[in-house]
Amino acid sequence: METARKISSMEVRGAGRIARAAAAALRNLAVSLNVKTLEDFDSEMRKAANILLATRPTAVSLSNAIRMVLRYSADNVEEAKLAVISNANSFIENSEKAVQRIGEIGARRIRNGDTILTHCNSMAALSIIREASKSGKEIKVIATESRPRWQGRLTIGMLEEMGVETELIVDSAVRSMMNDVDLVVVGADVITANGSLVNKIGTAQIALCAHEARTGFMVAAETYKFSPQTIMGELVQIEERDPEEVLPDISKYKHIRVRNPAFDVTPHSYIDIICTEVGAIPPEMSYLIIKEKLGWEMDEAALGSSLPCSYD
Ligand code: RI2
Repeated sequence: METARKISSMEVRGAGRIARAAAAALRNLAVSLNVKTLEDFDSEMRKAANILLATRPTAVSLSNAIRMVLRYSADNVEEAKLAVISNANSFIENSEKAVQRIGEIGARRIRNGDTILTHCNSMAALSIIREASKSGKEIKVIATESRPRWQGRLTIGMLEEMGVETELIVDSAVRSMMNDVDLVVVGADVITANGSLVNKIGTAQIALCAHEARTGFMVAAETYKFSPQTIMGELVQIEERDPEEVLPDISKYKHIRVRNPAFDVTPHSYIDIICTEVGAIPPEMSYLIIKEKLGWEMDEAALGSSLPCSYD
C-alpha cells in the first residue's frame, strides 16, 4: 500500500500526520473495495490496518486512529463503508481542530519576550508558537537540527514563513543555550499512563537540561497521543531505524555497530505541563485523559485484541 510505504520511509511523517494519512488510506480503501460480504470487507480492512500499524511501531496516534476508524457495527457492506468514511473524516477533522486548539491554549503560557526551544518538527508545538506570535507577542525560537533526519530544517522553514526570529543549533548545543531559554515546547509521539513522554530522540536530554537549569518544559499533545495500552502495563516499543540514516557508508566498517533509536522516554517528573485540546494538564492527570477520552480502548487492550471488531 502506497501510504504505508510513505509512512515507513518518512515521506509522510510526524505523529499527527501519519495518523491522518492512515485514516485517509483506510477510508479510500473502503470506498474502492469491491466485496460482497461483511466478512470479506472486514478482513480486507484488517489486513490494511495491520500493514499500516507495522510501519512505525512507536507512535500511538497511528493505532488510536486506526481503532477509531475501524470502530463500527453494520448489517451490510454499504453500511460498513459509510461508517468507515464517516469515522475517518471525523478523525481527520477533529485532529486538525485539536492542533489549532492546542495552539490557542498553549500560547497563553508564553509571555512577551520569551525564548522558546523546540526539538524536531511538531505541528502541535509549532501551533503554540504560531498562536503566540500571531497574538503579537515578541518571541524568539531556538530550533535543534534533530539528527539524523534533520527535522529541524523543516521547523526553521515553517518559522521563517511565520516570520518568527529563529536560531538553529546542533543538537549538542542544547545545554549551552539552556540558560537563555524561558520555555521548552516539544511535541509527542506517546504519553503513557503515568504521564511520561515518548518523543524524538534527544528529547529526554533536553528535558534533563531544562530540569537542571530550572527552565519550564511543556509538551504539546493531542489526546490521541495518549496510550491506553500503557494502562494495561504494555511498554512502548521504541522504533530503531536503519543505521545508514546515521552513517551512510557503514559498509566500510567491519567492527562498528551503529544504533539509531528514533525516540526516547522523558520521565513525567521533568514535565511541567501537557497541553492538549481539552486543556493544559499536569502529567499526573494523563490517566484521566486515557480514561475519559479513550476509555473505550481499555477493554480492547485488556483483551489483547489487536483491532476492534467491525460488526456484531
Ligand atoms: P506532531 C515526530 O516524529 C516527532 O517525534 C515529533 O515530536 C512528533 O512526531 C509529533 O509531531 P517523526 O515522525 O504530531 O519525525 O506534533 O519521527 O506533528
